[in-house]
Amino acid sequence: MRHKILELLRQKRPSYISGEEMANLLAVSRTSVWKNIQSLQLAGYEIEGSTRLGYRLLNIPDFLYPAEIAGNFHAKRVGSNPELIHHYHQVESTNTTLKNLADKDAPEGTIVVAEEQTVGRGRQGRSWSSPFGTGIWLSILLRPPLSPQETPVFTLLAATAAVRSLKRILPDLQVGIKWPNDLLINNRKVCGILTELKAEAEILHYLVLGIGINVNLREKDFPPNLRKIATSLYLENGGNNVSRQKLTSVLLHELDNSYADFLSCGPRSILAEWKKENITLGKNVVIKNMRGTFEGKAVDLNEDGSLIVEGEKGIRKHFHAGEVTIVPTNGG
Ligand code: BTX
Repeated sequence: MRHKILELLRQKRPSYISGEEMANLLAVSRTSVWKNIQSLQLAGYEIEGSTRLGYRLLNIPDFLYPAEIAGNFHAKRVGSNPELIHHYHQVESTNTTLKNLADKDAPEGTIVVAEEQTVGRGRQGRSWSSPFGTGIWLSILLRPPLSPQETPVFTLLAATAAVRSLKRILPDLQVGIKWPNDLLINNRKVCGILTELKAEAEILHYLVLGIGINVNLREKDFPPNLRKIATSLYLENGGNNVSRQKLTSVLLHELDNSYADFLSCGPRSILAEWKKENITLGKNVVIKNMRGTFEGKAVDLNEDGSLIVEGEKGIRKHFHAGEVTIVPTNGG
């Protein structure tokens, strides 16, 4: 009901709509309309009430509320149904909250988004700084009919969808993907992706795609140790804010498109797009994983999403996980 009342107010904006008209249109009592208006006001919607004219919507809060980010698009699986989007002001980690929902049989396309994460996670126990109201901290539940071995490509799917979204909002942005999951601008991280899954042997129960985008963070919003290695869209956009609501909606749309394409045609276009948008291939890299450190040239991306690195004497190794550092060439 709250959602429907909000839609009526939005349609009438900037004019008024009377409580009686809304009650008639929605076949509810005027008291019910009034209670829902109050609850919208409590959520931060600025709604002016006049005894003579009714209500009008003056301002929408800058929160990633489902009603603001669910797409005005015909999504197939991700992002069209506001009822599948769970918004929180604060969580430990959107991935953790979503995994709890997934364990209770939440359907594919369920989304958790938060204004702030207190224990935001990166890979291998690293932390992800996620201050209040500044970024997009979001997780999406997918249940693809795949084996667990086929899932690494989902990190690439999320990375390419995120690049497309950033470029739709800021077409001149020079953003590139560092294998496998970092989006960098001017060599600083603006977005990270954490894919987690629940599986047994050959059976994939679910996959959680966690995406963090630094949108309107000022330098002071980053912990001091990140100020030289991280950036935000605000900082890269000449000190202008970017609409988190619009970017989230575009991101959900792009993820939905990529996922639909993957299910019908396989990973080919994701791999091709990743190769086009990446800044790792062709570079000398140092790659660190649980087995140690390896140096060489990143020569290709394998079909399963692994990185092929050529070391001394032309020995090629495939890496499925690891932390890549790009070695600067003499030219910079
Ligand atoms: P990662 O392991 O590749 O990167 C983590 C590293 O990135 C940290 O050790 C730190 O150096 C740096 N870092 C931490 N916070 C930031 C930041 N805000 N901006 C830039 N650099 C940072 C990357 O892991 C995966 C991050 C996924 C985050 C999303 S947010 C929604 C979801 N929920 C959750 O807990 N994690 C994911």
